[in-house]
Amino acid sequence: MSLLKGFDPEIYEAIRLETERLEYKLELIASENMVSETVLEAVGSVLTNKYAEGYPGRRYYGGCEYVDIAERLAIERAKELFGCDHVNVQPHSGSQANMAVYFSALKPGDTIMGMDLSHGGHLSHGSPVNFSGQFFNVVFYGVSKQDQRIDMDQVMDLAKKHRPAMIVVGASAYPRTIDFAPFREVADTVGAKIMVDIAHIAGLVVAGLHPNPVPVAEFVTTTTHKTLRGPRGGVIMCREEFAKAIDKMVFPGIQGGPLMHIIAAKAVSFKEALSPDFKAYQGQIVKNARELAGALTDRGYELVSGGTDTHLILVDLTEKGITGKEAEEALVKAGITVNKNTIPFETRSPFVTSGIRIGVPAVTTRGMKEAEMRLIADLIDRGIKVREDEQALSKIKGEVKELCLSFPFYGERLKTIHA
Ligand code: DSN
Repeated sequence: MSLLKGFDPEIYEAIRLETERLEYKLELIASENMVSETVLEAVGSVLTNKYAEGYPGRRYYGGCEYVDIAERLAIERAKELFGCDHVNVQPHSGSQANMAVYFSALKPGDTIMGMDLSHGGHLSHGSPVNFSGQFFNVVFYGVSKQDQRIDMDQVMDLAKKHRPAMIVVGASAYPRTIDFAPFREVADTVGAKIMVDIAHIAGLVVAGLHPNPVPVAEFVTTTTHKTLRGPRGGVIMCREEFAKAIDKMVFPGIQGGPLMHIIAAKAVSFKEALSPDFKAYQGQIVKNARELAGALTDRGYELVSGGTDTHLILVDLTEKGITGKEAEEALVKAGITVNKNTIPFETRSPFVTSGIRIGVPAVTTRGMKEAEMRLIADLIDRGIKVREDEQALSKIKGEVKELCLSFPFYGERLKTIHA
């Protein structure tokens, strides 16, 4: 860091402040995590220099013998983690992983079915403001009004009516286990392929705490930076019969040179994910999310679907008379980072929303357990109640910092930065 401090003090300061934010505040964004120093070392390595268009052993550039080692390890480890036939570890992001699947398996104008964004789906599952909604004819399914869980009757009815070429399964704000087998049944009834996007739940899948879609889906995509706790990036898994088409679509279809430093870091995080510690970590995530959900319910908060099976909780603030935007802003002032989120059958705009999404992967990484979840529920509740009182919010921020100081994570890094 000292080189950066001398050469570019402005960027140095942004990194220092962000490191402090992570260390002294409660990071409760469900799609974020805090990676290990080993992953960071790979991200910051000289592998960033290398152009390696192509695949291991078949590159368009010389000098790829060492980056090949990294990519082969990432592929082997991902196969071991997920039990899939074929893996492509080059997608720069989850959206690009999804794009490669769509473009390899569909033609523009084909019909796809995806989960409605406001019911928990993702932009790249067919939203009209995303490429997926512009290239394809999209039919949305969602959750039922009664239990706010995926409405499989609706999925079957819509599939029979619209005969999609692909059914996209997976979500960004759905707190419940997804049973993939019924989706297979629907897909087989109408002759559709299935793509499951496990970006949020990949860590739980690896640990056996959520069903693995690999046996039932033609394609499975994920990001590597959420519960999986790796560097930012994407991965595609598919059956052998689709391997060539996927690889050709990732490169040269939609990407150029792969980010070899990130691929090396993916390999490092996959090695971490293969360890027994990682299973224990995922188990604690589930326990923590349940504890936090229970503690919020005890304080009168309504949770979408009534609780959680996963790493995330979606709070419906309608009855509390506060919008998601107001809650997010108040909590940020209290040192608690969550995001405003639409809820099923939302009546407000995505910039305002009626809910907040809360995730525990990052606080679990730093060692927090059930007792801390009860404290966090209390801090959130108090923050929301005193939302107009800057002084009270600042007092909570102090308590948050105290709590965080008991669970240091990037402490050594901060010392180096200050040096
Ligand atoms: N934007 C991510 C999330 O927050 O869930 C998904 O890509």
